[in-house]
Amino acid sequence: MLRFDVITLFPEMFRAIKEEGVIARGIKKSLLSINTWQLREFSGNKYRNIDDAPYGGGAGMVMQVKPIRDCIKKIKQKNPNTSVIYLSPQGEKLNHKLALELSQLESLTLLCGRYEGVDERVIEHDVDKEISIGDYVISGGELGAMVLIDAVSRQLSGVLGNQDSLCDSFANGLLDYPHYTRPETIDGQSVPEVLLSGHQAKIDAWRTEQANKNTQKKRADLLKK
Ligand code: 58G
Repeated sequence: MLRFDVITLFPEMFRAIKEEGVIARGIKKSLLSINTWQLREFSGNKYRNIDDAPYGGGAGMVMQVKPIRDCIKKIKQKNPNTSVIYLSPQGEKLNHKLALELSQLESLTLLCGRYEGVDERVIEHDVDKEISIGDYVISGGELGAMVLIDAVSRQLSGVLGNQDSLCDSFANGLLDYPHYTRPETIDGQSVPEVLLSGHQAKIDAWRTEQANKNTQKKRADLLKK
């Protein structure tokens, strides 16, 4: 059982993965859980403020240390071994290998920033790892956290059907082979003959060849590693 605790100003956003699709099924099967924490409940003031203006001036607001630290302390009472991850464009880039490593842990706490992000002292003192979902800025860490939860959860055995994650692109360092379904022909486009042959060894060989060609054509950088 992998437990995610998510610290966020927008817990309702996580309905998208909690209630739909393959992650929702993993939750129903008790393979993982997603627990959200409304950071405003740790504000300590009646206005529920958790941000303030930046020292040194400039645009935007910064998320304050105290509410975040108190919330993490509460989460750690139940999950003393949790790894605290801050979703940030300054983090290590998320890829298949990192997702697989994270899927081996028992508890992940995901801190979602808003505004200009969190006070640097949180990153120094409270965060174990900064992770980025790509080289771009988004307006909150929530979408990043959901990407991470999805990529990590599909590595857990039982979340997908029989070991399907082993067939994912990147699991073997290659892109996927092309997929086809009914009908056999549409608008003059036909399914490759070999897939209709029933000859499994030939089909497997064709798929391996296609995966290699696909990778060469679309992501030659993956072959150089
Ligand atoms: C710069 C801008 C630093 C993750 C915004 C920190 C989160 C991109 C990613 C932030 C994110 C990514 C505030 C909003 C973090 C904070 C959040 N943007 N590439 N934005 O994984």
